[in-house]
Amino acid sequence: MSLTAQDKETVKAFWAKASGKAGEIGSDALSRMLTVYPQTKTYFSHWKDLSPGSEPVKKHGKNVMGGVADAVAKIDDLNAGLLNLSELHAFTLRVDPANFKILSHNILVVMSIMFPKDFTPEVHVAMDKFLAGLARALSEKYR
Ligand code: HNI
Repeated sequence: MSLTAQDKETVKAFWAKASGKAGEIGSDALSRMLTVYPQTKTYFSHWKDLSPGSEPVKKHGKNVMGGVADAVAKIDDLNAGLLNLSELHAFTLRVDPANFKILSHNILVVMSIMFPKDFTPEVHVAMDKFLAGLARALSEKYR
């Protein structure tokens, strides 16, 4: 289901508010993913400490949200915009694309906790569609 012009405006407006806490969002979402879906730990076994809020988790959480910020900037063509990131995850990291939905779900959970007033049902559906588009774009290279 593609993003309407209204969805894109809603995503950009919410991201303008949330992006100041991108690092925190990423760290909490990644910590949750590793805890709630422990099978995802296999991709990070080279890290020395996988516990919630650990240095590698904080650093990578920031990295991931940098990818999300990039996707917001390229919201009009996610497939083209995220091509390199898709290649990295498909060919180098061999991440099972099912995990993109899992991380997206955790990002939504954290955003709803951290921004209870701003995370209205309208923002929720726009962010959900945007993150689904992001997951699809990252899965593009798997076809
Ligand atoms: Ni992902 C590296 C963005 C989902 C496992 N990931 C990155 C980097 C970005 C990134 C940016 C750093 C690239 C670089 O170093 O140039 N990852 C994203 C985004 C999503 C995502 C935007 C989806 C919202 N990544 C996932 C998922 C997994 C995943 C779901 C596994 C469950 N990513 C990785 C791994 C690395 C990675 C592993 C390398 C990290 C490291 O430190 O080696």
